Amino acid sequence: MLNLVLFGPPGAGKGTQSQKLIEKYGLIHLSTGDLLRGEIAQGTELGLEAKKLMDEGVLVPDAVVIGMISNKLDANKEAKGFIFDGFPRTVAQAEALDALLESKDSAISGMVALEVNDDELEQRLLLRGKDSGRPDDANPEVIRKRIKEYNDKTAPVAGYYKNQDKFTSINGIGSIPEIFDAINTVVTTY
Ligand code: B4P
Repeated sequence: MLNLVLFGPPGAGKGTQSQKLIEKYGLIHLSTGDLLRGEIAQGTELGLEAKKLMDEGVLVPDAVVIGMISNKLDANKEAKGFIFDGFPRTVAQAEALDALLESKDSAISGMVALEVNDDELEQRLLLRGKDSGRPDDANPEVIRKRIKEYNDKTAPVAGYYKNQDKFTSINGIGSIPEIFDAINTVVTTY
């Protein structure tokens, strides 16, 4: 089973590359950002709670996203594998993911981190914000808050996978096909 964690700051290209990877490998794409936006679109209680936090650029509580991922793993028991996009975003989420996969006799194959500098991230997100309708992409202050949340709470997740010898970092600046090739080079070693 191929279980890939695609990692990186907001705007690094995780969602973009995930779309290409699911086509190539037939994996299930689990994006906690997309799942949360789905809850918001449906107007659920969870969505209402998440929207407030996401619009401010802060992380939603661990228990909420862990619960969503657990449900999706249960609903896809026959999957060939998963791409985790935007999850885990805290060390507590990484520990919970390991426990969930272990209970299914599975494990993370590896993490690929996309490295992109803050100026490029801000430019990409502001550009997407022009037509994405995502409130968290439209405002430079919120984008900076998201990058700060990443540095404070999410960056330590890389160390968690380094300790397990499952971490590879690649340059996230370049054309989308170039970055896709670099990810594939890593994935073929799993
Ligand atoms: P996400 O939806 O995960 O949003 P994201 O970090 O901005 O990444 P995304 O995948 O969308 O963007 P991409 O880099 O592909 O999270 C949103 C919010 O949800 C979080 O702030 C948080 O509040 C909440 N949340 C989600 N998961 C959570 C969790 N696990 N725990 C707690 N809270 C959670 O692309 C960005 C732009 O760059 C695109 O416009 C793309 O076209 C462009 N781009 C991509 N590759 C490029 C390249 N090579 N060159 C130039 N542009 C490129």
